Amino acid sequence: MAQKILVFGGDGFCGWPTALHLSALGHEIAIVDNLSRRAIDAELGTSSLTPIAGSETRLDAWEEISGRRIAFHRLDIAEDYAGLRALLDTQRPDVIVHFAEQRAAPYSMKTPATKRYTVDNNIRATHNTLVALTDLGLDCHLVHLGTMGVYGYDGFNGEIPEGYLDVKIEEPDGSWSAHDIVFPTKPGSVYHMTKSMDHLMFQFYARNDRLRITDLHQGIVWGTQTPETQRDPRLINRFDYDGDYGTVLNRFVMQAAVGYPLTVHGSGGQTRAFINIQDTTRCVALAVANPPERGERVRIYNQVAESLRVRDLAALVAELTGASVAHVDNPRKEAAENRLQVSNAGFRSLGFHPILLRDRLLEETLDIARHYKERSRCETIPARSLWTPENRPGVVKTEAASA
Ligand code: NAD
Ligand code: USQ
Repeated sequence: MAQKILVFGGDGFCGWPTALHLSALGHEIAIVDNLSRRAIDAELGTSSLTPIAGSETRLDAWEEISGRRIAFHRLDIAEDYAGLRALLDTQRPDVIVHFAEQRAAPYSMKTPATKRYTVDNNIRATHNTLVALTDLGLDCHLVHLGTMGVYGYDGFNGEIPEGYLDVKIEEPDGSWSAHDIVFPTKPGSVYHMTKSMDHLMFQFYARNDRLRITDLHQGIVWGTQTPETQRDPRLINRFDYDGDYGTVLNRFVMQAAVGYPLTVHGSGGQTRAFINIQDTTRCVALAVANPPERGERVRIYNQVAESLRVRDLAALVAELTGASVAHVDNPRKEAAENRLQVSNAGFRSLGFHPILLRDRLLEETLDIARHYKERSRCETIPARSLWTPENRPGVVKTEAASA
């Protein structure tokens, strides 16, 4: 069934291809974005490896190619509550897909100003949305892009469930009572902390105001193009590779393309969950098509395809391209080695068949990186945002500082 969908953050890396995918499926789409991501690129002296068109140009191109118009509203949903409320009141969407947050962990750890900006922007963006929905009494399904990182990456050896944990608590009389509790969060950056706080706000508003909320705990996204963005060069998706916004696999692919040694942090024993950008768009469409009931607890899906270790990714990219691998000092405070098993039973039960790394899309991503390598600014590759002063290169780390 075609629905009216507002895509908050629809100018970004995940939001743009998702807006196109939902439009191609026949939904009525409007993007809401303040273009802060483009401004942060300018602030950092970097830009997408791929030449992304201006928002009007690409929306016109999509209309020309598909015959479907996507509206655009330039609005800061964190700063302008009145504007957000008025927009929701006039549009009365069936669904909001909420991508509109500052999403780079390194940027969130860079300076006191970026820490404060990340908290102010992300918490207010989410809370304003929840308040506006309750204020207007709108029965709109909120689909939020959260992150796997809320669970943390150490200290749990089982399979990470989808948001909730079944526990038994011993009562004073010695009997045991069963409970489902929200899986404890253990964020590893100020950015991940804001996602844990979002998580708590969702629990409150679903219980108190019976809002229908789906929170997608997504892994690290890799790749760049989707069937929709491939339809015209003006629709091309962004490709971040700089030390703050570039995520690990896309960084390795870009580094291989320009002949830069692959920047493995420390031993590269960090295991993380990954998903291809094409699957991001498909999973969001599945979440949109399968809303929770009013009064249901927050529905949480782990939006991941597979878990992979950083040094294995580097070895794979090196094998494919002949790139060299450099083990650099880790600027972050994270476990040097961890195991990670994640359930994605929710999306699989809805028919999700994930793209895996072995499915050859890595070569396609590499082709794109090679094609646009002349646009790269290699001086922006090193990751310079430090988690603590002890993470400075050359500082001898104590056990606690490196844990
Ligand atoms: P992005 O930075 O490319 O896109 C975010 C978009 O939101 C940008 O276009 C930005 O201008 C907009 N935005 C930010 N604050 C806003 C505000 N106050 N008002 C209006 N617009 C605002 O990020 P992305 O990679 O597309 O990530 C989107 C979402 O998915 C984020 O919430 C992120 O936490 C989540 N996520 C991303 C990844 C990943 O690997 N990229 C993985 C897991 C989860
Ligand atoms: N890493 C390297 N070398 C690099 C870059 C990163 O070894 O050049 C390592 C990091 O130390 C870390 C791992 O790779 O251990 C992942 O780093 P990343 O930058 O790819 O991912 P992360 O900071 O966790 O953040 C990204 C997105 C964020 C999203 C998150 C999903 O930027 O928006 O929420 O992935 S998750 O990691 O599952 O929480």
